[in-house]
Amino acid sequence: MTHFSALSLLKNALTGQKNWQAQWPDSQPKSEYDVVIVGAGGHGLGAAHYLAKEHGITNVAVIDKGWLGGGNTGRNTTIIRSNYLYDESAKLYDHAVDLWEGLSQDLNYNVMFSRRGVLMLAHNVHDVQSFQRHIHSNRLNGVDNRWLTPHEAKEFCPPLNISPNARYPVMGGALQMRAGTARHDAVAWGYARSASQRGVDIIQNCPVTAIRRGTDGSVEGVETAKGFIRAKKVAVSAAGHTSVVMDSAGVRMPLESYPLQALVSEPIKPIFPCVVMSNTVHAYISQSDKGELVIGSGTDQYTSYSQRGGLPLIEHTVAAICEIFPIFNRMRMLRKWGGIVDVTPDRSPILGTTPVPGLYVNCGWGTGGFKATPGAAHTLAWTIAKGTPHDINAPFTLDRFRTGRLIDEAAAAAVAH
Ligand code: FAD
Ligand code: PYC
Repeated sequence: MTHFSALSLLKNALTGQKNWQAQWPDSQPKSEYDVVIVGAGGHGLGAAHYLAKEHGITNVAVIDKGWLGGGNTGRNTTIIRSNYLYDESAKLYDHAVDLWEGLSQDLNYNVMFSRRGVLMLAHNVHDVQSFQRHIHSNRLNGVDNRWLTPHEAKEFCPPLNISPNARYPVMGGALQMRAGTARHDAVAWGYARSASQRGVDIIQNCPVTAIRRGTDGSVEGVETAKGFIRAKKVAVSAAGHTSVVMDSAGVRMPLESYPLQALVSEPIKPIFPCVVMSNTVHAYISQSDKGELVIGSGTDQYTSYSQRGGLPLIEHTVAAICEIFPIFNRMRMLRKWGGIVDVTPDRSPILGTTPVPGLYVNCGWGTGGFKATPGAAHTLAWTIAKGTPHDINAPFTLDRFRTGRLIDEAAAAAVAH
Protein backbone atom coordinates (compact mmCIF):
# COMPACT_ATOMS: atom_id res chain seq x y z
CA MET A 1 0.00 0.00 0.00
CA THR A 2 1.39 3.41 -0.89
CA HIS A 3 1.81 6.19 1.66
CA PHE A 4 -0.99 8.07 -0.11
CA SER A 5 -3.51 5.28 -0.13
CA ALA A 6 -2.77 4.33 3.50
CA LEU A 7 -3.34 7.95 4.49
CA SER A 8 -6.52 8.31 2.51
CA LEU A 9 -7.84 5.02 3.89
CA LEU A 10 -7.21 6.29 7.40
CA LYS A 11 -8.92 9.58 6.55
CA ASN A 12 -11.77 7.58 5.10
CA ALA A 13 -12.15 5.54 8.26
CA LEU A 14 -12.10 8.67 10.42
CA THR A 15 -14.36 10.91 8.41
CA GLY A 16 -16.86 8.58 6.82
CA GLN A 17 -18.22 7.63 3.47
CA LYS A 18 -17.96 10.89 1.57
CA ASN A 19 -14.19 10.55 1.26
CA TRP A 20 -14.69 7.35 -0.64
CA GLN A 21 -15.51 9.66 -3.51
CA ALA A 22 -12.04 11.18 -3.27
CA GLN A 23 -10.51 7.72 -3.56
CA TRP A 24 -12.51 6.95 -6.66
CA PRO A 25 -11.31 9.40 -9.30
CA ASP A 26 -14.09 10.89 -11.39
CA SER A 27 -13.93 9.05 -14.67
CA GLN A 28 -15.06 10.43 -18.00
CA PRO A 29 -17.64 8.26 -19.69
CA LYS A 30 -17.02 6.72 -23.10
CA SER A 31 -19.39 7.86 -25.83
CA GLU A 32 -21.06 4.43 -26.10
CA TYR A 33 -21.83 1.39 -23.92
CA ASP A 34 -23.82 -1.81 -24.27
CA VAL A 35 -25.60 -1.04 -21.02
CA VAL A 36 -26.02 2.15 -18.99
CA ILE A 37 -27.36 1.84 -15.45
CA VAL A 38 -28.73 5.05 -13.92
CA GLY A 39 -28.03 5.07 -10.18
CA ALA A 40 -24.94 3.84 -8.33
CA GLY A 41 -26.76 2.51 -5.27
CA GLY A 42 -26.46 -1.08 -4.14
CA HIS A 43 -29.02 -2.21 -6.70
CA GLY A 44 -27.39 -0.50 -9.71
CA LEU A 45 -23.83 -1.43 -8.74
CA GLY A 46 -24.92 -4.97 -7.86
CA ALA A 47 -26.59 -5.35 -11.25
CA ALA A 48 -23.31 -4.26 -12.90
CA HIS A 49 -21.39 -6.85 -10.84
CA TYR A 50 -23.75 -9.69 -11.83
CA LEU A 51 -23.88 -8.53 -15.48
CA ALA A 52 -20.11 -8.79 -15.63
CA LYS A 53 -19.64 -11.87 -13.49
CA GLU A 54 -22.56 -14.04 -14.55
CA HIS A 55 -23.36 -12.82 -18.07
CA GLY A 56 -19.95 -11.66 -19.33
CA ILE A 57 -21.31 -8.18 -20.14
CA THR A 58 -18.67 -5.67 -19.13
CA ASN A 59 -19.13 -2.74 -21.52
CA VAL A 60 -21.30 -1.15 -18.86
CA ALA A 61 -21.46 2.28 -17.19
CA VAL A 62 -23.09 2.96 -13.84
CA ILE A 63 -23.85 6.67 -13.64
CA ASP A 64 -24.75 8.62 -10.52
CA LYS A 65 -25.63 12.24 -9.92
CA GLY A 66 -23.71 12.14 -6.63
CA TRP A 67 -21.22 9.76 -5.07
CA LEU A 68 -21.63 6.00 -5.18
CA GLY A 69 -23.70 4.66 -2.30
CA GLY A 70 -24.75 8.21 -1.34
CA GLY A 71 -28.48 7.57 -1.86
CA ASN A 72 -30.65 5.29 0.25
CA THR A 73 -27.99 2.56 0.20
CA GLY A 74 -25.82 4.67 2.51
CA ARG A 75 -28.74 6.00 4.55
CA ASN A 76 -30.77 3.01 5.64
CA THR A 77 -30.99 1.14 8.94
CA THR A 78 -29.64 -2.06 7.29
CA ILE A 79 -32.39 -4.45 8.37
CA ILE A 80 -32.38 -7.69 6.36
CA ARG A 81 -35.24 -10.17 6.57
CA SER A 82 -37.53 -12.17 4.30
CA ASN A 83 -40.66 -12.67 6.44
CA TYR A 84 -43.04 -11.39 3.77
CA LEU A 85 -46.61 -12.68 3.45
CA TYR A 86 -47.11 -13.48 -0.22
CA ASP A 87 -45.37 -16.22 -2.20
CA GLU A 88 -43.94 -13.78 -4.76
CA SER A 89 -42.32 -11.58 -2.11
CA ALA A 90 -41.12 -14.48 0.05
CA LYS A 91 -39.27 -15.91 -3.00
CA LEU A 92 -37.72 -12.56 -3.90
CA TYR A 93 -36.54 -11.59 -0.42
CA ASP A 94 -35.43 -15.11 0.48
CA HIS A 95 -33.39 -15.23 -2.74
CA ALA A 96 -31.71 -12.07 -1.44
CA VAL A 97 -31.04 -13.65 1.99
CA ASP A 98 -29.47 -16.66 0.24
CA LEU A 99 -27.15 -14.29 -1.62
CA TRP A 100 -26.40 -12.21 1.52
CA GLU A 101 -25.04 -15.34 3.16
CA GLY A 102 -22.25 -15.69 0.59
CA LEU A 103 -21.83 -12.05 -0.42
CA SER A 104 -18.60 -11.25 1.45
CA GLN A 105 -16.96 -14.31 -0.18
CA ASP A 106 -18.43 -13.49 -3.60
CA LEU A 107 -17.07 -9.93 -3.48
CA ASN A 108 -13.97 -10.71 -1.41
CA TYR A 109 -15.10 -7.69 0.62
CA ASN A 110 -16.49 -7.92 4.13
CA VAL A 111 -20.07 -6.63 4.03
CA MET A 112 -20.42 -7.62 7.69
CA PHE A 113 -23.63 -9.58 7.22
CA SER A 114 -24.72 -10.44 10.73
CA ARG A 115 -27.48 -12.99 11.22
CA ARG A 116 -28.59 -11.76 14.63
CA GLY A 117 -32.36 -12.23 14.31
CA VAL A 118 -35.17 -9.74 13.69
CA LEU A 119 -37.96 -9.63 16.27
CA MET A 120 -41.26 -7.95 15.30
CA LEU A 121 -43.28 -6.98 18.37
CA ALA A 122 -47.03 -7.43 18.70
CA HIS A 123 -48.84 -4.90 20.90
CA ASN A 124 -52.51 -5.65 20.19
CA VAL A 125 -54.77 -8.46 19.01
CA HIS A 126 -54.51 -7.32 15.40
CA ASP A 127 -50.69 -7.51 15.53
CA VAL A 128 -50.84 -10.99 17.10
CA GLN A 129 -53.17 -12.30 14.40
CA SER A 130 -51.30 -10.61 11.56
CA PHE A 131 -47.84 -11.85 12.67
CA GLN A 132 -49.11 -15.38 13.30
CA ARG A 133 -50.60 -15.36 9.80
CA HIS A 134 -47.19 -14.28 8.48
CA ILE A 135 -45.48 -17.07 10.45
CA HIS A 136 -47.77 -19.74 8.95
CA SER A 137 -47.38 -18.33 5.45
CA ASN A 138 -43.58 -18.05 5.83
CA ARG A 139 -43.29 -21.67 6.97
CA LEU A 140 -45.26 -22.83 3.95
CA ASN A 141 -42.69 -20.98 1.84
CA GLY A 142 -39.72 -22.47 3.69
CA VAL A 143 -38.92 -19.11 5.35
CA ASP A 144 -38.00 -19.39 9.06
CA ASN A 145 -40.18 -17.42 11.47
CA ARG A 146 -41.54 -18.33 14.90
CA TRP A 147 -43.72 -16.95 17.65
CA LEU A 148 -42.25 -15.84 21.00
CA THR A 149 -44.22 -15.19 24.17
CA PRO A 150 -43.40 -11.92 26.00
CA HIS A 151 -41.05 -13.78 28.36
CA GLU A 152 -39.31 -15.57 25.50
CA ALA A 153 -38.97 -12.20 23.75
CA LYS A 154 -37.34 -10.71 26.86
CA GLU A 155 -35.00 -13.65 27.16
CA PHE A 156 -33.96 -13.08 23.56
CA CYS A 157 -33.67 -9.29 23.96
CA PRO A 158 -33.02 -8.42 27.63
CA PRO A 159 -33.46 -4.59 27.35
CA LEU A 160 -37.10 -5.12 26.28
CA ASN A 161 -39.77 -3.82 28.68
CA ILE A 162 -42.52 -6.45 28.96
CA SER A 163 -44.35 -4.89 31.90
CA PRO A 164 -48.12 -5.31 31.49
CA ASN A 165 -48.40 -1.68 32.67
CA ALA A 166 -46.57 -0.35 29.62
CA ARG A 167 -48.61 1.99 27.43
CA TYR A 168 -48.42 -0.56 24.59
CA PRO A 169 -47.73 -3.87 26.36
CA VAL A 170 -45.74 -6.49 24.45
CA MET A 171 -48.10 -9.38 23.64
CA GLY A 172 -45.43 -11.48 21.92
CA GLY A 173 -43.39 -11.26 18.77
CA ALA A 174 -42.40 -12.94 15.52
CA LEU A 175 -38.72 -13.88 15.33
CA GLN A 176 -36.86 -14.59 12.10
CA MET A 177 -33.46 -15.93 13.21
CA ARG A 178 -31.92 -15.97 9.73
CA ALA A 179 -32.52 -12.22 9.46
CA GLY A 180 -30.12 -9.49 10.61
CA THR A 181 -28.04 -6.58 9.39
CA ALA A 182 -25.07 -5.76 7.12
CA ARG A 183 -22.78 -2.76 6.73
CA HIS A 184 -24.60 -0.70 4.10
CA ASP A 185 -21.76 1.31 2.55
CA ALA A 186 -19.55 -1.78 2.38
CA VAL A 187 -22.21 -3.29 0.14
CA ALA A 188 -21.94 -0.39 -2.30
CA TRP A 189 -18.14 -0.39 -2.12
CA GLY A 190 -17.84 -4.15 -2.52
CA TYR A 191 -20.11 -4.27 -5.55
CA ALA A 192 -18.41 -1.17 -7.03
CA ARG A 193 -14.93 -2.63 -6.64
CA SER A 194 -15.91 -5.95 -8.12
CA ALA A 195 -17.73 -4.38 -11.08
CA SER A 196 -14.87 -1.93 -11.69
CA GLN A 197 -12.26 -4.71 -11.59
CA ARG A 198 -14.27 -6.51 -14.27
CA GLY A 199 -14.22 -3.46 -16.57
CA VAL A 200 -17.38 -1.57 -15.63
CA ASP A 201 -17.10 2.27 -15.61
CA ILE A 202 -18.52 4.03 -12.57
CA ILE A 203 -19.26 7.66 -13.35
CA GLN A 204 -19.96 9.86 -10.33
CA ASN A 205 -21.19 13.48 -10.14
CA CYS A 206 -23.00 13.06 -13.41
CA PRO A 207 -26.79 13.56 -13.34
CA VAL A 208 -28.71 11.81 -16.10
CA THR A 209 -31.01 14.54 -17.36
CA ALA A 210 -33.04 12.57 -19.92
CA ILE A 211 -33.43 9.22 -21.64
CA ARG A 212 -33.34 9.59 -25.40
CA ARG A 213 -35.48 7.39 -27.67
CA GLY A 214 -35.05 6.82 -31.41
CA THR A 215 -37.66 7.20 -34.13
CA ASP A 216 -38.70 3.54 -33.66
CA GLY A 217 -39.37 4.28 -29.97
CA SER A 218 -36.52 2.19 -28.57
CA VAL A 219 -33.82 3.48 -26.26
CA GLU A 220 -30.87 5.34 -27.87
CA GLY A 221 -28.99 6.47 -24.80
CA VAL A 222 -28.93 9.03 -22.00
CA GLU A 223 -28.39 12.78 -21.84
CA THR A 224 -26.06 13.58 -18.94
CA ALA A 225 -24.16 16.47 -17.40
CA LYS A 226 -21.10 15.04 -19.22
CA GLY A 227 -22.82 14.85 -22.59
CA PHE A 228 -24.85 12.29 -24.51
CA ILE A 229 -23.98 8.61 -23.96
CA ARG A 230 -25.25 6.13 -26.51
CA ALA A 231 -26.45 2.76 -25.15
CA LYS A 232 -28.35 -0.21 -26.49
CA LYS A 233 -29.91 -0.84 -23.10
CA VAL A 234 -30.64 1.53 -20.21
CA ALA A 235 -31.69 0.40 -16.73
CA VAL A 236 -33.07 2.97 -14.31
CA SER A 237 -32.35 2.19 -10.65
CA ALA A 238 -32.61 5.67 -9.18
CA ALA A 239 -34.74 5.02 -6.06
CA GLY A 240 -36.61 8.20 -5.01
CA HIS A 241 -36.01 9.85 -8.39
CA THR A 242 -37.10 7.05 -10.72
CA SER A 243 -40.36 8.70 -11.77
CA VAL A 244 -38.50 11.85 -12.89
CA VAL A 245 -35.96 9.90 -14.97
CA MET A 246 -38.61 7.61 -16.46
CA ASP A 247 -40.84 10.58 -17.27
CA SER A 248 -38.10 11.84 -19.59
CA ALA A 249 -38.53 8.61 -21.59
CA GLY A 250 -42.28 9.16 -21.75
CA VAL A 251 -43.12 6.48 -19.15
CA ARG A 252 -45.38 7.59 -16.29
CA MET A 253 -44.63 5.61 -13.12
CA PRO A 254 -47.11 4.82 -10.31
CA LEU A 255 -44.74 6.15 -7.65
CA GLU A 256 -44.71 8.72 -4.87
CA SER A 257 -41.52 9.90 -3.17
CA TYR A 258 -41.36 10.46 0.58
CA PRO A 259 -38.60 11.29 3.04
CA LEU A 260 -37.75 8.49 5.47
CA GLN A 261 -35.43 9.29 8.32
CA ALA A 262 -33.17 7.57 10.81
CA LEU A 263 -30.82 8.50 13.62
CA VAL A 264 -27.98 7.09 15.68
CA SER A 265 -27.02 7.49 19.32
CA GLU A 266 -23.63 8.05 20.85
CA PRO A 267 -21.65 4.78 20.74
CA ILE A 268 -21.92 2.49 23.75
CA LYS A 269 -20.59 -0.97 24.65
CA PRO A 270 -22.49 -3.93 23.15
CA ILE A 271 -25.90 -4.08 24.83
CA PHE A 272 -28.41 -4.84 22.11
CA PRO A 273 -28.12 -8.35 20.64
CA CYS A 274 -30.66 -8.32 17.79
CA VAL A 275 -32.96 -6.15 15.70
CA VAL A 276 -36.36 -5.18 17.11
CA MET A 277 -39.17 -3.63 15.09
CA SER A 278 -42.45 -2.31 16.41
CA ASN A 279 -44.86 -1.01 13.84
CA THR A 280 -47.57 -0.11 16.34
CA VAL A 281 -45.50 1.95 18.76
CA HIS A 282 -43.53 2.79 15.72
CA ALA A 283 -39.78 2.40 15.89
CA TYR A 284 -37.07 -0.05 14.94
CA ILE A 285 -33.68 -0.44 16.54
CA SER A 286 -30.40 -2.35 16.41
CA GLN A 287 -26.81 -1.67 17.50
CA SER A 288 -24.07 -1.14 14.94
CA ASP A 289 -20.62 -2.68 15.27
CA LYS A 290 -19.36 0.83 16.09
CA GLY A 291 -21.66 0.77 19.13
CA GLU A 292 -24.27 3.30 18.02
CA LEU A 293 -27.94 2.49 18.50
CA VAL A 294 -29.40 2.66 14.99
CA ILE A 295 -33.00 3.86 15.13
CA GLY A 296 -35.46 4.38 12.30
CA SER A 297 -38.62 6.36 11.90
CA GLY A 298 -41.67 6.32 9.61
CA THR A 299 -42.12 8.15 6.31
CA ASP A 300 -43.13 11.80 6.43
CA GLN A 301 -46.80 12.45 5.74
CA TYR A 302 -46.12 14.55 2.64
CA THR A 303 -44.28 13.90 -0.62
CA SER A 304 -40.90 15.59 -0.92
CA TYR A 305 -37.39 15.22 -2.35
CA SER A 306 -35.78 16.53 0.82
CA GLN A 307 -33.13 14.21 2.29
CA ARG A 308 -33.98 15.25 5.86
CA GLY A 309 -37.39 14.54 7.37
CA GLY A 310 -39.59 16.34 9.90
CA LEU A 311 -38.74 16.83 13.56
CA PRO A 312 -42.14 15.84 15.07
CA LEU A 313 -41.85 12.37 13.57
CA ILE A 314 -38.40 11.73 14.96
CA GLU A 315 -39.51 12.93 18.42
CA HIS A 316 -42.31 10.38 18.24
CA THR A 317 -39.79 7.67 17.29
CA VAL A 318 -37.48 8.44 20.18
CA ALA A 319 -40.45 8.49 22.57
CA ALA A 320 -41.44 5.05 21.24
CA ILE A 321 -37.92 3.68 21.83
CA CYS A 322 -37.94 4.98 25.41
CA GLU A 323 -41.35 3.36 25.91
CA ILE A 324 -40.20 -0.08 24.78
CA PHE A 325 -36.64 0.18 26.16
CA PRO A 326 -36.71 2.48 29.23
CA ILE A 327 -33.02 1.57 29.75
CA PHE A 328 -32.21 3.99 26.85
CA ASN A 329 -33.99 6.98 28.43
CA ARG A 330 -30.80 8.91 29.09
CA MET A 331 -28.99 8.13 25.84
CA ARG A 332 -27.87 11.05 23.70
CA MET A 333 -28.56 11.05 20.00
CA LEU A 334 -25.62 11.84 17.74
CA ARG A 335 -27.00 12.59 14.27
CA LYS A 336 -30.04 12.18 12.06
CA TRP A 337 -30.56 12.12 8.30
CA GLY A 338 -33.10 11.18 5.68
CA GLY A 339 -33.43 9.47 2.34
CA ILE A 340 -36.08 9.61 -0.36
CA VAL A 341 -38.01 6.41 -0.83
CA ASP A 342 -40.32 5.72 -3.76
CA VAL A 343 -43.53 3.99 -2.90
CA THR A 344 -45.95 2.07 -5.17
CA PRO A 345 -49.71 1.74 -4.53
CA ASP A 346 -49.32 -1.92 -3.37
CA ARG A 347 -46.01 -1.32 -1.51
CA SER A 348 -44.19 -3.88 -3.67
CA PRO A 349 -41.37 -3.01 -6.07
CA ILE A 350 -41.48 -2.73 -9.86
CA LEU A 351 -38.78 -4.77 -11.58
CA GLY A 352 -38.02 -5.59 -15.15
CA THR A 353 -38.99 -4.61 -18.64
CA THR A 354 -40.99 -1.50 -19.63
CA PRO A 355 -43.13 -0.63 -22.66
CA VAL A 356 -39.99 0.99 -24.18
CA PRO A 357 -37.70 -1.51 -25.97
CA GLY A 358 -34.25 -1.49 -24.34
CA LEU A 359 -35.47 0.29 -21.18
CA TYR A 360 -35.51 -1.56 -17.82
CA VAL A 361 -36.54 -0.39 -14.39
CA ASN A 362 -35.89 -1.31 -10.76
CA CYS A 363 -37.81 0.87 -8.30
CA GLY A 364 -40.64 1.16 -5.79
CA TRP A 365 -38.68 -0.49 -2.98
CA GLY A 366 -40.10 2.07 -0.63
CA THR A 367 -38.83 1.67 2.90
CA GLY A 368 -37.52 -1.88 2.40
CA GLY A 369 -35.11 -2.32 -0.50
CA PHE A 370 -31.80 -2.65 1.32
CA LYS A 371 -32.53 -6.23 2.34
CA ALA A 372 -33.34 -6.99 -1.29
CA THR A 373 -30.10 -5.55 -2.70
CA PRO A 374 -28.39 -8.77 -3.88
CA GLY A 375 -31.66 -10.37 -5.02
CA ALA A 376 -32.86 -7.27 -6.87
CA ALA A 377 -29.46 -6.77 -8.49
CA HIS A 378 -29.09 -10.42 -9.44
CA THR A 379 -32.51 -10.66 -11.12
CA LEU A 380 -32.16 -7.21 -12.73
CA ALA A 381 -28.88 -8.28 -14.33
CA TRP A 382 -30.59 -11.41 -15.66
CA THR A 383 -33.45 -9.33 -17.11
CA ILE A 384 -31.08 -6.84 -18.77
CA ALA A 385 -28.87 -9.60 -20.19
CA LYS A 386 -31.70 -11.76 -21.54
CA GLY A 387 -34.31 -9.08 -22.24
CA THR A 388 -36.93 -11.08 -20.31
CA PRO A 389 -37.85 -11.31 -16.62
CA HIS A 390 -36.21 -13.81 -14.28
CA ASP A 391 -38.73 -16.27 -12.70
CA ILE A 392 -38.30 -14.49 -9.36
CA ASN A 393 -38.87 -10.91 -10.53
CA ALA A 394 -41.49 -11.79 -13.17
CA PRO A 395 -44.55 -11.07 -10.94
CA PHE A 396 -43.30 -7.53 -10.12
CA THR A 397 -44.31 -5.99 -13.42
CA LEU A 398 -45.23 -2.41 -14.12
CA ASP A 399 -48.23 -3.85 -15.94
CA ARG A 400 -49.81 -5.11 -12.68
CA PHE A 401 -51.15 -1.62 -12.00
CA ARG A 402 -53.15 -1.95 -15.23
CA THR A 403 -54.22 -5.59 -14.84
CA GLY A 404 -54.88 -5.45 -11.09
CA ARG A 405 -52.59 -8.40 -10.15
CA LEU A 406 -51.26 -6.48 -7.17
CA ILE A 407 -48.93 -7.87 -4.47
CA ASP A 408 -50.20 -6.01 -1.44
CA GLU A 409 -47.41 -6.22 1.14
CA ALA A 410 -48.19 -3.09 3.15
CA ALA A 411 -48.33 -5.08 6.41
CA ALA A 412 -44.88 -6.56 5.82
CA ALA A 413 -43.34 -3.12 5.37
CA ALA A 414 -43.24 -2.88 9.17
CA VAL A 415 -42.65 0.84 8.78
CA ALA A 416 -45.48 3.39 9.04
CA HIS A 417 -46.39 4.96 5.69
P1 FAD B 1 -30.13 4.22 -3.91
O1 FAD B 1 -29.09 3.70 -3.01
O2 FAD B 1 -30.91 5.40 -3.42
O3 FAD B 1 -29.44 4.52 -5.29
C1 FAD B 1 -30.08 5.28 -6.29
C2 FAD B 1 -29.04 6.22 -6.85
O4 FAD B 1 -29.61 6.90 -7.98
C3 FAD B 1 -28.63 7.32 -5.88
O5 FAD B 1 -27.25 7.17 -5.57
C4 FAD B 1 -28.94 8.62 -6.61
O6 FAD B 1 -27.94 9.61 -6.43
C5 FAD B 1 -28.99 8.15 -8.06
N1 FAD B 1 -29.78 9.01 -8.94
C6 FAD B 1 -31.02 9.51 -8.74
N2 FAD B 1 -31.39 10.28 -9.79
C7 FAD B 1 -30.36 10.24 -10.67
C8 FAD B 1 -30.13 10.85 -11.94
N3 FAD B 1 -31.04 11.64 -12.53
N4 FAD B 1 -28.95 10.63 -12.55
C9 FAD B 1 -28.00 9.83 -11.99
N5 FAD B 1 -28.17 9.25 -10.78
C10 FAD B 1 -29.33 9.45 -10.14
N6 FAD B 1 -34.47 -1.05 3.52
C11 FAD B 1 -34.34 -2.23 4.20
O7 FAD B 1 -34.46 -3.29 3.59
N7 FAD B 1 -34.03 -2.26 5.50
C12 FAD B 1 -33.92 -1.12 6.25
O8 FAD B 1 -33.64 -1.17 7.44
C13 FAD B 1 -34.13 0.10 5.59
N8 FAD B 1 -34.06 1.27 6.29
C14 FAD B 1 -34.17 2.46 5.65
C15 FAD B 1 -34.00 3.61 6.39
C16 FAD B 1 -33.97 4.84 5.76
C17 FAD B 1 -33.78 6.09 6.58
C18 FAD B 1 -34.13 4.92 4.35
C19 FAD B 1 -34.08 6.24 3.65
C20 FAD B 1 -34.33 3.76 3.60
C21 FAD B 1 -34.36 2.52 4.25
N9 FAD B 1 -34.51 1.31 3.54
C22 FAD B 1 -34.37 0.12 4.20
C23 FAD B 1 -34.75 1.34 2.11
C24 FAD B 1 -33.45 1.10 1.33
O9 FAD B 1 -32.47 1.98 1.79
C25 FAD B 1 -33.65 1.31 -0.17
O10 FAD B 1 -34.81 0.65 -0.63
C26 FAD B 1 -32.46 0.76 -0.95
O11 FAD B 1 -31.25 1.17 -0.38
C27 FAD B 1 -32.55 1.22 -2.39
O12 FAD B 1 -31.33 0.96 -3.04
P2 FAD B 1 -31.09 1.53 -4.50
O13 FAD B 1 -29.76 1.11 -4.94
O14 FAD B 1 -32.28 1.20 -5.33
O15 FAD B 1 -31.21 3.11 -4.30
O1 PYC C 1 -38.03 -3.19 5.61
O2 PYC C 1 -37.26 -4.11 7.42
C1 PYC C 1 -37.53 -3.14 6.74
C2 PYC C 1 -37.21 -1.82 7.24
C3 PYC C 1 -36.76 -1.52 8.46
C4 PYC C 1 -36.58 -0.18 8.50
C5 PYC C 1 -36.91 0.33 7.30
N1 PYC C 1 -37.28 -0.69 6.53
